[in-house]
Amino acid sequence: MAAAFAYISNAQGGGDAAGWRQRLGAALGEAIDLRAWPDIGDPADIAIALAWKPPPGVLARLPNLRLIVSTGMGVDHLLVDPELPAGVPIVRIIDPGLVGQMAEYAIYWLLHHHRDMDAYAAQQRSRQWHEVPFTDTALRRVGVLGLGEIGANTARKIAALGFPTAGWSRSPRRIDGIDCHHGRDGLEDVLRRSDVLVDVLPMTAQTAGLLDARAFARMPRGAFFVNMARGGHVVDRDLLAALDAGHLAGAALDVFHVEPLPQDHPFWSHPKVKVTPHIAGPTNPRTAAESVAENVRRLRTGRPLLNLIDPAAGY
Ligand code: OXD
Repeated sequence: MAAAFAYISNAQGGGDAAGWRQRLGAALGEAIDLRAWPDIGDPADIAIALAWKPPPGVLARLPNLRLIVSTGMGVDHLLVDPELPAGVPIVRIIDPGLVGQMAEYAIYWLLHHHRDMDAYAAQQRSRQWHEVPFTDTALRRVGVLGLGEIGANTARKIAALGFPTAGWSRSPRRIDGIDCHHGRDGLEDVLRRSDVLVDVLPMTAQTAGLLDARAFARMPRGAFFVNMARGGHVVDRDLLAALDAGHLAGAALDVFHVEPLPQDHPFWSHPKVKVTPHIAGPTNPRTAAESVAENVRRLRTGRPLLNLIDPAAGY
């Protein structure tokens, strides 16, 4: 019976085969046969695929595949594969390390904007000693779009710093200390009150292009936007127009429609845009292995899997 694991990826960010072999083996308490694609030997040996942005069609060529594990917390990178093998369950990791790093990314840019760090860097270049008028933390309103594992953790940590924090999700959520909104009207409310907006939504048909000219116009003048979710949520030309018109003060972007960000994309050189190469939440096999191991144990003993993906819903 097929029993080997394969790590299938040709992109940065989902961990690495050696790390997964070591950490997953340790979590399972056994030496595992984990092969790194494309050197996987006989495809019929592979029972469990750990995948991050796998090239389309590769998973379909594993005839005895019993489980697909997304080694990112998002799964859109898998669902775009037109040959995704039907009937093979897909689960995602829950990685507390990744969740924590995502919050760090949001908080880093929130504080960078809130404490006027660009203005002080410019002053240092011209040797100026001058205090920029500060904004009281209690008056800097933050909105977090998406209140799943990552969004809820990010929102809680931001609120703990003293920022009035609201969140938005598709269906109603209750999180202590967070002003939670949902549905279409709820989105308008959160946009309207977000001096800093953090996007953590999944990529689905409903979230594609959600952040367009209308959405940016709803946000207060001088607002800052952090995207650590998916580039497909944003209409790039509308974001650029909002920045150029001075309506938005800036944007920190970690994700893009096309990655790596094409060399000629205006974001690279825009003075109000910070570009990072999809590093907000790198998967850490050390912290993610236990969630994979638990599903491997469940698969082996025929128990229900955790963190199952519904391909129709897209998350
Ligand atoms: C993920 C990501 O989905 O890093 O985990 O984008």
